[in-house]
Amino acid sequence: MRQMIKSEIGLSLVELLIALAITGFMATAIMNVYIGSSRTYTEQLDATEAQQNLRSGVDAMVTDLRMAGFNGRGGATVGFLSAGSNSVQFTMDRNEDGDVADANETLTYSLYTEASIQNLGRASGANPNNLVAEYIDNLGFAYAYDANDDGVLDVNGSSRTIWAIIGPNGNWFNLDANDDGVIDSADDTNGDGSLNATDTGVLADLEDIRVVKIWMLARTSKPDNNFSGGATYTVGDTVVTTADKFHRRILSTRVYCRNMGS
Ligand SMILES: [Ca+2]
Ligand SMILES: [Ca+2]
Ligand SMILES: [Ca+2]
Ligand SMILES: [Ca+2]
Repeated sequence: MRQMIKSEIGLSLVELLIALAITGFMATAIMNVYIGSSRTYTEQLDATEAQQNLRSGVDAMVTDLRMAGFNGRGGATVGFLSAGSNSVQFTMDRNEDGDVADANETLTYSLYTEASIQNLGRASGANPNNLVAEYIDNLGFAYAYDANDDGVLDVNGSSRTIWAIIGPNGNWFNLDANDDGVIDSADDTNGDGSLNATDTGVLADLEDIRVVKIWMLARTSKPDNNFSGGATYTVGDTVVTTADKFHRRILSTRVYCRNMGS
């Protein structure tokens, strides 16, 4: 009886080896899960970095663009000096003295490259390209306007608000080329990477701008070698096709310039 119990609870060498093998197998499996989850965590950190760059850059533009055309003494102030598809320049009477000649009263937002990194810059007076956000791939703008001065944003024949850029002849060109209410890669009707914006026949007057639409595309600072990559984004009038291993985030918003047209 005593001998039988001993043989039941004791481990033979074979049993011990099997137990060790199972333990090793399980440890490897657990380690793989851990490596996998830490990789996901790193990806999320990278994506969060891109998201934060994007958010801070767009927030800065929104805050400033809201003030475009502001005059502390009432009446008309300049407003927009240029309305590009990749950059914008505008004024505001920040210190409410009736002119736009003071610090930070003329601002330009555009992308610039420094040390091989493309950034969003905010230029004012003698300060060109103050860094606002890093690792920005693309920046796009479109404008909604009230050219017929009826207090309502101008629409096209389908009663849709026109989001336009200024074309080569100085007219407003509608980015929604296929008139489906969405601005996306389908509006690049000839597939050359640039939206085939259509001429509205309306001469672009910077005073008529009422709303600015902003698109911005940011990427992570480091590539992720486990990322298969590749995506298409529409940023303003440009279709961006990526094929590298950077994670990206895009953000789009509208800014109502409440001092314009008042
Ligand atoms: Ca001023
Ligand atoms: Ca109108
Ligand atoms: Ca469209
Ligand atoms: Ca095109």
